Amino acid sequence: MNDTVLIASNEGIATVTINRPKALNAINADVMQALNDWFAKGYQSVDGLRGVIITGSGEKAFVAGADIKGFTNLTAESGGQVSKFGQNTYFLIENFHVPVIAAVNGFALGGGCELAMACHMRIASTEAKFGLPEVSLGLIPGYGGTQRLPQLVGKAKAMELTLTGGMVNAEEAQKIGLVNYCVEKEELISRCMAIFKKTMSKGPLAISKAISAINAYYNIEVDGYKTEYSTFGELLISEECKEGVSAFIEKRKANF
Ligand code: DAK
Repeated sequence: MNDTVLIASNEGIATVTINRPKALNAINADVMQALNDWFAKGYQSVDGLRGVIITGSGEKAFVAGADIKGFTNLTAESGGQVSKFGQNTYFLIENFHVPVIAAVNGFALGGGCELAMACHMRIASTEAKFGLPEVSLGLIPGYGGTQRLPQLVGKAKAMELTLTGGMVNAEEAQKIGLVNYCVEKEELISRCMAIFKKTMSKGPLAISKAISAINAYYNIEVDGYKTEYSTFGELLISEECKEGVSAFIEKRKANF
């Protein structure tokens, strides 16, 4: 892990902070590598992990995009490889087994907006701004933005945001379904924690399987309904489900 991404953890919640505040946390190769390393393997060193917050260092930005200054000298082939590695990193986040919430504390542009969209939920501070300005650079989003934005906001708004390269503020982002909640910046982390308080009281296996089943809806290679019924069957015979059902019948809190 390099210091462009900081990891802290407390009582089962890890905070992953993109840490290049002077460059508004723009994602360079080191950041992407560190994210990939942590979501592929590094998380295993956190005891009892039950949730992850991704946020940005400093007052101004979540992530202001991919590091534009690092685009030079790429060929079509190496550029494609960089894009593929970024997409794979974001897939790790999207398919992570515990809830991942983006705490969007400022600009979430281009690859930063795409990072937020790869998370399971997004909480924005009132100062946050979202956009996919790639077309201003003669590019299109390269880390899954063309796919995830229409999933979240529908085709018409996705077309508008992507083709104009414009930004929306947090209030508008909430209105169009891009973020779950918009809160004052002082409340950003506490709102994430309030959601985790709820998810942490539920069965961790069920939470993980629910993430996979919902993601299956968006994967054309997978039959989502089949994923749902086969997962449902698996869960029905799990120790976790036995405990959940016993707790209900015995009128007590489940001990997951
Ligand atoms: N990359 C590199 N540096 C950045 C940056 C970025 N994306 N965004 C900001 N910075 C740097 C600025 O250059 C400046 O550095 P110094 O000049 O001080 O050295 C510093 O952060 C502070 O920024 P500003 O002075 O510009 O701050 P302002 O408040 O005036 O403006 C802003 C804030 C967010 C409106 C502005 O910084 C801005 O427009 N930033 C760029 C936004 C943007 O276009 N982001 C890129 C979106 S495109 C790829 C895969 C994916 C992608 C690309 C390639 N491959 C596979 C190759 C994805 C691309 C994108 O994300």
